Amino acid sequence: MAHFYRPTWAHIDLDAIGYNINQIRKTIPKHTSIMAVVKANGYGHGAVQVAKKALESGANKLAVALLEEALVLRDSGITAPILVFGRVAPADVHIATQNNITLTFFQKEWLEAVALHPSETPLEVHMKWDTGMGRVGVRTEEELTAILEALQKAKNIKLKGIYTHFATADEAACDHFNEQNSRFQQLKALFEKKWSSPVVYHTGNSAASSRYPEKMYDGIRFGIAMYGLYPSQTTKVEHPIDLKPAFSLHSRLIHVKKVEKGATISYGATYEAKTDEWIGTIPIGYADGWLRKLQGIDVLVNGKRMPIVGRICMDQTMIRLDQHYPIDTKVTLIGRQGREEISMDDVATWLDTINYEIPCIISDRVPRVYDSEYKS
Ligand code: PMH
Repeated sequence: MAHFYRPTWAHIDLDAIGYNINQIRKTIPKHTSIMAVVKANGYGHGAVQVAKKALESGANKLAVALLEEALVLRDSGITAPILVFGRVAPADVHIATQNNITLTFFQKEWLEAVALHPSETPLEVHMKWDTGMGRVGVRTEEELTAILEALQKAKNIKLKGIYTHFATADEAACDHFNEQNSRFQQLKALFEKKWSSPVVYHTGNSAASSRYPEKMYDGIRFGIAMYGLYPSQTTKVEHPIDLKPAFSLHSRLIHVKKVEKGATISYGATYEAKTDEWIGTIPIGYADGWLRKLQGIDVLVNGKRMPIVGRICMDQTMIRLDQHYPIDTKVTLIGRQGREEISMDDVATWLDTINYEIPCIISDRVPRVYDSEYKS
């Protein structure tokens, strides 16, 4: 990692990634493979480091959203199979074949456009079925039949897998989930009548694979739970597998002062000291993804909770301390100090969003520090 000068960092606990993969490995059938989902820079944790650790810990394949993200993995020397979830323009498909990257498709027109410029090495593809997510995918039997006819003719394109994605696998009510499973089975029955070469089927995300391991086919696509976060409150309470969060966020006091009763803090002078108070400043702000709406949430200093006071600035944030602390005292914004914890879910709840969003929005300006480099 490049040297960084600012005392603000995210610590990524790669051992936690290994632990979480072991937990799902123990849960799903032996023949079911694990695809580690490392799109969006590994949900903000660092795609290359997470991918390498995941592969070392028993994951068999990787998945990303974009061709760019797949190339970052290849450039780092990773040779494991990589699936791109998103649509890659037909004109860019040769980049995938040159780099041995598997693409997702779901349109007959896409197949026909790609087949017009056959490459020497075959292109490997997985077909996406939309069984009720409503995002991308083949929806009807007619579409599937037409696509298979086009695929028969496209000799440079090899169908290796078929998958679908669940919209509600993390919810208590399972009607929609069950409907998606039945729809998948219907399309699968038709597919098997019309197609003889073998393919792998994969349907489950973290929620589905941990809650319904017996319903998984040849593989799972394991995302949020690999990072140690539960996909929803329902799954957190159910606790189908034990998880350890990998991401924690820290800074250090860069300024500490005593202010008089009545003194105001930060833009808009929205906070007024009720008595004489100790105020600390930490070098993290909304440009780091530490959003202004986090005003008021607690951070941890010396194992105790201290509130953020006044508006969060672009690069700096103020906190109310219970006493004087020296410059460079560690401040934990997400994670544990002693018995206290500010979890990713606490931050997500404060922002009225889901845990997935939080590590993704902590910007690149915050260096990610991995176990081997980490000194607390
Ligand atoms: N498969 C696909 C196609 C996905 O889009 C995702 C996550 C996963 C698997 C992994 O899901 P998990 O993290 O719940 O295990 N995709 C997204 C998304 O598009 N928005 O939030 C998560």
